Amino acid sequence: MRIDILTLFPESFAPFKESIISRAQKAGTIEINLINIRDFSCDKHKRCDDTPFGGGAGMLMSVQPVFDALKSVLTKNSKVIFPSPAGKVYNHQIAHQLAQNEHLIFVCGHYEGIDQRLIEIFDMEEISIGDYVLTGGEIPAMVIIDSLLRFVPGVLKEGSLTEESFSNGLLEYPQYTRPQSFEGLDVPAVLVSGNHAEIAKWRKQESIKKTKKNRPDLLEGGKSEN
Ligand code: 4GT
Repeated sequence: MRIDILTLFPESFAPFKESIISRAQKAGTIEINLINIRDFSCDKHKRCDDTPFGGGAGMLMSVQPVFDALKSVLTKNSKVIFPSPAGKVYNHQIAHQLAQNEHLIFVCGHYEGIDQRLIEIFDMEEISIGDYVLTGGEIPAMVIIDSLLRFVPGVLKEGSLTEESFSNGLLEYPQYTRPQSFEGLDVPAVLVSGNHAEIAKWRKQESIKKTKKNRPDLLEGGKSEN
């Protein structure tokens, strides 16, 4: 998969130089390119903000640099994502669907966002990571990219996805590591019993308990697709 990220702040993607994502880039499984929108500004001072028609507080991103930056990376197989608080709310299923694309382009907004015609011309999918407003689209883009890459074959070890939260519509069961007794608290006996059927049963029960407590909406909403 190839991912192009259009941003006024390419340095904010430094976390992608770390760990699993950098390993996947080195292995050639994924290719991530950072494109500085300001490099495309035709303004003599490289300005990338402009005033909104109709007035009101704040600025929008200038149309021309975003349009030209997009044109420079667009192919027939590109899907363009605009992270925005006005988008549909992101989840595990959308991450899984996005992971099926061969080319994703993320447009990171700043100021008050972008001109609506850009969203229409490039058929952008607007995605929100939750009901709150941030100063830029970079952090949401990182959240979306990190989570969808986990579904791209070869990024994680085989089997890592099968038991995690949301994979079966439930939250993940509690996990324990050494020592078996810690601060007077023991690891549940079933987990050291060696009885794999009983362990599976206990984990399922605990998953349901935790989901009821923290996310009852997941139980009411019915079964998920993944
Ligand atoms: C929140 C979200 C997001 C922002 C979210 C355009 C200019 C949007 C600033 C940007 N805030 N983007 N994607 N909840 N702010 O996903």
